[in-house]
Amino acid sequence: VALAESIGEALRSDQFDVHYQPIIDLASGTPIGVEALVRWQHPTLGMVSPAEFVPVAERTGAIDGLGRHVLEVACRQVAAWRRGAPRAAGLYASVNVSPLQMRDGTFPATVRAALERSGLPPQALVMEITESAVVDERTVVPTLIALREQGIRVAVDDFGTGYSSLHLLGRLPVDILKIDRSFVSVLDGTSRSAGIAEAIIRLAGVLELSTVAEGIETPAQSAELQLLGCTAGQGYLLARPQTADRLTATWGARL
Ligand code: G
Ligand code: G
Ligand code: MN
Ligand code: NA
Repeated sequence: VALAESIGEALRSDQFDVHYQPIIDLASGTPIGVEALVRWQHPTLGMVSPAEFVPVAERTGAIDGLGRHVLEVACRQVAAWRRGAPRAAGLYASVNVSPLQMRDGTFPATVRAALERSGLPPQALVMEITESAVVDERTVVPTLIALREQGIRVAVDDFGTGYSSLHLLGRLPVDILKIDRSFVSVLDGTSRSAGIAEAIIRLAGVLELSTVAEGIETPAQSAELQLLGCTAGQGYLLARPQTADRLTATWGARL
């Protein structure tokens, strides 16, 4: 209840930071994108995880304002990186979106406004969605179609967990499957451990989708994913989520 009441105030007093985790081309080590991950610097509680406050924001309706804020900040930051470094010219922003932000028809216009204000082209934006039982597919699918018509790509986050189903995937207009880290962490070099990751990568191939592996923590996992045909990934091995300033300082030359 306390969190619920303070989200609006936290937005007004700028307590939400956006951190960025690079998404890397595994073969070359080059960043191809960054995932925006919101952080709450709470005045008394310290850093609060989005795993705690995003569900609260979804319940109270604050998710719309919070989501708009993250989108605006991330679009501006990635546009700046793209302008600042020739090698970052193709960098994309990958922004998590709650399906609740798509429950009315206004979301595509919200996204278009953020792109126009920042100068980021639609081709440099990926929206990450997790399927949720809360929201009606009939409201989400038309929104995804409208976003893709603008040139924005859509990724299914945490693919293979929760409410993900092949039934739903067949009807979702998407471009990218993000392989959930639970299928990456088990990779131990045996074909049995690789089964699910391999199946997701093959499925993506058949559906002409690309894949991004999440939660890569060891060189062996990165190597195995590449053998399986997954060319992009993120994880603590490659880079942790961090502030834009830190990322610019440590990765500037490669961005
Ligand atoms: O960054 P971290 O691993 O703590 O994120 C925890 C969860 O919060 C992840 O599932 C992530 O997708 C989600 N999350 C992070 N930032 C955002 C955001 O801006 N919007 C939404 N809807 N979810 C987010
Ligand atoms: O649900 P989503 O995939 O958006 O969640 C991203 C979350 O995963 C972030 O909170 C981020 O901090 C976390 N994360 C990123 N890389 C790794 C990793 O290599 N290992 C683990 N355990 N978590 C990671
Ligand atoms: Mn995500
Ligand atoms: Na994920």
